[in-house]
Amino acid sequence: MFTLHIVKLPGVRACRRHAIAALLAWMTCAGSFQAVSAPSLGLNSVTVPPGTATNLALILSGAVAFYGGFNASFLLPRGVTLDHVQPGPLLPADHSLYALTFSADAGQGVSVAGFTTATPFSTDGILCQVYVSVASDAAPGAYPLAFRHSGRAPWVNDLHALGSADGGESVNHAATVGVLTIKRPASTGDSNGNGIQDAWEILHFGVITNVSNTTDNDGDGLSDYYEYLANTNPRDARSRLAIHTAEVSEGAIAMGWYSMTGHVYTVLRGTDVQDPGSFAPVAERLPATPPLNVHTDVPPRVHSRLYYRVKGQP
Ligand SMILES: [Ca+2]
Ligand SMILES: [Ca+2]
Ligand SMILES: [Ca+2]
Repeated sequence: MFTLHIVKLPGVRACRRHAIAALLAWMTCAGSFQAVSAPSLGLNSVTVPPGTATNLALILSGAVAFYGGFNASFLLPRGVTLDHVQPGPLLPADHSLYALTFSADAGQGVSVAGFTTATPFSTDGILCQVYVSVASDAAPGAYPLAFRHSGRAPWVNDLHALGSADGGESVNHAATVGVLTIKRPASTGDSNGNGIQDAWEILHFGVITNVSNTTDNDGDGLSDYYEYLANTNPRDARSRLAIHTAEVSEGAIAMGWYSMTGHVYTVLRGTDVQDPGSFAPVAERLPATPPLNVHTDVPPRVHSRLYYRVKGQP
């Protein structure tokens, strides 16, 4: 005696088609229920130079008939901004497509596209095209375009990339994560286009490398690209640009950092350490006074908590 259970996948509208599919699966699996495999969502990988625009294809594959809607969200690296989203040929005519919230900063949620439809679709193809611009000062590197579960933490890279339109649990998807590679054209002194002078690479690595803003050879938390900008040693975790001293006296804050000859420094003050947008320069292009630079800031007395950052560059 078998009992057939029609299992409603979270976020998927139960319908006769699902019931038939479940029944067929049950009949061909000698009594064991096997859920219809879910489609996968992927992004293509692109290489783009700073200061230009490109588009990413949001691709659905292995699709079964599907109703409802999705929110597809992923992280864009800092310096990459969403321009607009264009519907792909896969979407049924009754779709409504929208671009959602956007944040330009890595670590923030970026909901790039969502749609709802009352018509099922079952073909593979491009759901939509996501157009982005890359800032001219975007740091070179290979950035995984990590998906996140819609409306929920934590970020995930391989499962639950899509959420149902009603905000419920996502269906089970295996998502292919694209890679956005920011690479500069080769130029004099930078033959591999990683934004780092070849001489500096040879000095520290012995060869011209492919280090970038997404590599950190010494694991000190500063990328090799930022170690180049600060001219710290990318193979020594003790060598990193950081505020080493901070003294508060009568409303003035004196901070010190180890500086390198030939570099200039910018001091930024912010109110939210998680939000780079809250930071603004309070002193720019301060010349290096090796071995230590000291800068004193007198902030307004309207904030209970303040944060400082120091940025170095050649
Ligand atoms: Ca180079
Ligand atoms: Ca490092
Ligand atoms: Ca270092």
